[in-house]
Amino acid sequence: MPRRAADLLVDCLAAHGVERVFCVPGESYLAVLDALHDSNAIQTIVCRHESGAGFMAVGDAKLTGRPGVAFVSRGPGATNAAIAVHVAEQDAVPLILFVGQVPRAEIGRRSFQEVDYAKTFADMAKAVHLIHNAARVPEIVARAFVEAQAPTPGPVVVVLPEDMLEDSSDAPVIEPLAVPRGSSPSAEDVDKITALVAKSERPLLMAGGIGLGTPRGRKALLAASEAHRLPVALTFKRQDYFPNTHPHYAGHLGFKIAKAAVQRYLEADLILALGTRLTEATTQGYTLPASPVPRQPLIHIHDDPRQIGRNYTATMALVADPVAVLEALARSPGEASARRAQWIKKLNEPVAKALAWAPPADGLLDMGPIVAALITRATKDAILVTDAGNFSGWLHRHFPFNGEQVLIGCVGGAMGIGMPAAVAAALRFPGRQVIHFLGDGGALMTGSELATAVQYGANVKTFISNNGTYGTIRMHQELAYKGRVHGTELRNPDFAKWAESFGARGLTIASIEEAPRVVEQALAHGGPVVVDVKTALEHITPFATVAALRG
Ligand SMILES: Cc1ncc(C[n+]2csc(CCOP(=O)(O)OP(=O)(O)O)c2C)c(N)n1
Repeated sequence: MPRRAADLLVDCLAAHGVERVFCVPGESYLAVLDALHDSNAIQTIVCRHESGAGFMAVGDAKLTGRPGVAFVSRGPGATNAAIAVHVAEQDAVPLILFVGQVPRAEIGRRSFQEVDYAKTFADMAKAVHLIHNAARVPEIVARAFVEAQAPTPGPVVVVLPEDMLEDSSDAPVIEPLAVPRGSSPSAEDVDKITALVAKSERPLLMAGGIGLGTPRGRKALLAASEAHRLPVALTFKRQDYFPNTHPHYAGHLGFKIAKAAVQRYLEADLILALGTRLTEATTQGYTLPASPVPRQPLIHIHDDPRQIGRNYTATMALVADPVAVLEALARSPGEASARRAQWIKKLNEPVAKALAWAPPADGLLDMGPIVAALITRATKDAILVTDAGNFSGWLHRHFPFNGEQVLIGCVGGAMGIGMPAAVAAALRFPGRQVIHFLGDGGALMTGSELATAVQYGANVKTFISNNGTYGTIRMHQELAYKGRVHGTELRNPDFAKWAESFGARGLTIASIEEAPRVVEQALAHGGPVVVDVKTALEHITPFATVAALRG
């Protein structure tokens, strides 16, 4: 029986297991909203800004590994959502962004709010598809789902001319296509890796990529590390993949880590880069290992051949499923030289030492006591979300991820992801704690999605580091142009009152002493909470004060 294209589209999404879409409405795709009106399978989450809708879809995809889906209107909506497309590309997250378009007969006339999406998203999206013909909806949706997921996940934009959505077609729904996955390694490859690792005195496993974050991936990572006595350094924002208190934990390859730490890692006589694209942030600007020719043998394993050999000359380049490789390694334990124990200790000791938190001597408030209070109060499967900014540094430094807890941050460093991703997490896992760290800068970028949290009962606990500054940039300013502070100061609202005005609970922490009690109170509350943490600008990072930067 012929169906309206908009209904066909919604049926196709349901067939692909989509349970929730995030949107800001627009007249350009009214027919889809009408089709969603009758859908029992798909919940529509209406957001306050298209970046919020896009970031929610990204956050959801980070948790499920399946494409997140957002709908936005043409020109203004699509350009507002562009940040999510950029982040999905940077973070390798499967995203499908559906965008309204002017009627087919008007395309190319520079009509009202018309954008040529193929041109606009050419540098960000894996593909941009314009659906001219209602009969092709099932085929293009099925293809978009595969493209978004493999080989490296990323964003796909699907463009929906408004009049096409009203056409009818009797085309059947196409069930999800098989997603090509990296193959298992051959026995020879596993033997070769095992031999190289056994011969090495100072191996380093750099582990990352979205695939390793699944429960299966984490289990395999731990098992392989133990079977081969491999120290594990986690790539940028993947700090949750391996228990941070394990003796094999070698640290998080965060944004511009200390030179001494980089030097320690560079002493490795073998680097096993697994699942990671070896991006700029993780490799500390392509120095860890050295690009293009590392000083030590490099084994690079990825399921996408395009990610190998881009910036690095690998001694062994293996296109395979990284999790399958870890599982195979775990099944064939290797020898390790007696010297290995010293190396593991050398990498682990400074990390373990830095993990402990102690109240600062000057008594000033930073995010440290909040993290300290959370260590014993976060549940074992808590989801921790961070926006981009220096405030997240205290969580990275002092929170010992247990290997099961999940961290959602932005590999691409975009501010604004925090609140939307936290809302998406709380909607996806209503029974789990969702704890969210945000800066006062990011808070007023997409913090208005707190309204979405209240509207849909997303139980998010947000801690805002309120230091009156775009602190990260102020830090760089202090380093580059000492004392010449310009364009980085902020005058903020009272965030507790702001939260209350949304219908959320608003709390304040103004001293180290009150942190445990207020953290407890926030976690115990049965709905969204915002805690205004009056942090001292002087503590601009967990590693330096403003005075020290100036000195
Ligand atoms: C969307 C976006 N705009 C600008 C930046 C550049 N930027 C990086 S961190 C930062 C400041 C963050 O300030 P805040 O949220 O207050 O956190 P803080 O660094 O003070 O802890 C800025 C402006 C960015 N990464 N993303």
